[in-house]
Amino acid sequence: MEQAIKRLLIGLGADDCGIAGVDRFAGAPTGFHPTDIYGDCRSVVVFVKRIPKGFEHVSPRICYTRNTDIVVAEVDRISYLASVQIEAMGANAVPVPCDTPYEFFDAETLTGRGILSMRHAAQKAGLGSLGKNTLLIHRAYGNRVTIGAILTNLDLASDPLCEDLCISGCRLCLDCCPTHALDGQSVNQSLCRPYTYTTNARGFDVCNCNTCRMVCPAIVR
Ligand code: B12
Repeated sequence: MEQAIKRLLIGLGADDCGIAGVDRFAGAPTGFHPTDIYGDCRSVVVFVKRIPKGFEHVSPRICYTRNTDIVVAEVDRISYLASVQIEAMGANAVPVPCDTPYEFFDAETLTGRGILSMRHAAQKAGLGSLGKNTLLIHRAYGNRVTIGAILTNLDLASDPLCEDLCISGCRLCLDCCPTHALDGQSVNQSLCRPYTYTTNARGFDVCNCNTCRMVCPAIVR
């Protein structure tokens, strides 16, 4: 069953896929555990879709902004289609939005929180490890991946966890943040958000900064 589900995800366009049993989410904050979303959840199927390395060489404002939207929609589409297929195997499946919408937002500190943290889910599914910029470093594609997740009541075997891929002693992401929002453990969203998410003269929403992601050297392919 595990292999059938992974083949399904890869066939729909995912670049890698891993599985984490709910027991692995014991450290999740109250209200943000997979069973807080879907009470019968037994396993979390997590997958990634890579983004082009070319984004390292261009301003994030136009090409990256547009394609980030596309890959987010594509990951949600894959989750949706895979969930329908998993249900055809006789289980229940809940596709979780990979980015927005989410409920939790503290307007004072501009702190948002997804209903399930995708980067933690990917780490728990053995797809990579968390970097000092807090992002998932995928075992093949570094942090240039968008992460999706599906909750299911199937009792699936967990994949082995990945070793730490963040380069010891490296501080590139911490030192390059223009707003000093990173401390190696978390992101200060009140610093990151206003600088990163802006509107241009034409009124289009643009992503102004992806430096902590693009500077990360922990890339294999
Ligand atoms: C809110 C949000 C943001 C916020 C906060 C980012 C963050 N690092 O948490 C802001 C606006 C800053 C942001 C910016 C960006 N984001 Co963003 N964002 C999200 C979103 C929607 C929710 C993340 C969240 O809930 N954070 C708040 C909580 C969870 O983080 P925390 O307070 O540090 O959590 C602590 C505890 O609560 C606990 N915890 C929380 N959950 C769990 C679960 C378990 C199991 C455990 C053990 C512990 C635990 O551990 C933490 C340490 O104590 C996710 C999508 C998603 N649903 O995950 C994308 C997501 C994290 N973003 C993503 C991206 C790509 C970006 C940007 C690169 C976009 C850009 N500008 O180019 C930047 C990167 C900035 C950065 N260094 O994080 C990707 C990351 C992909 C990857 N490789 O990891 C995600 C996963 C979207 C996706 N589906 O791919 N984002």
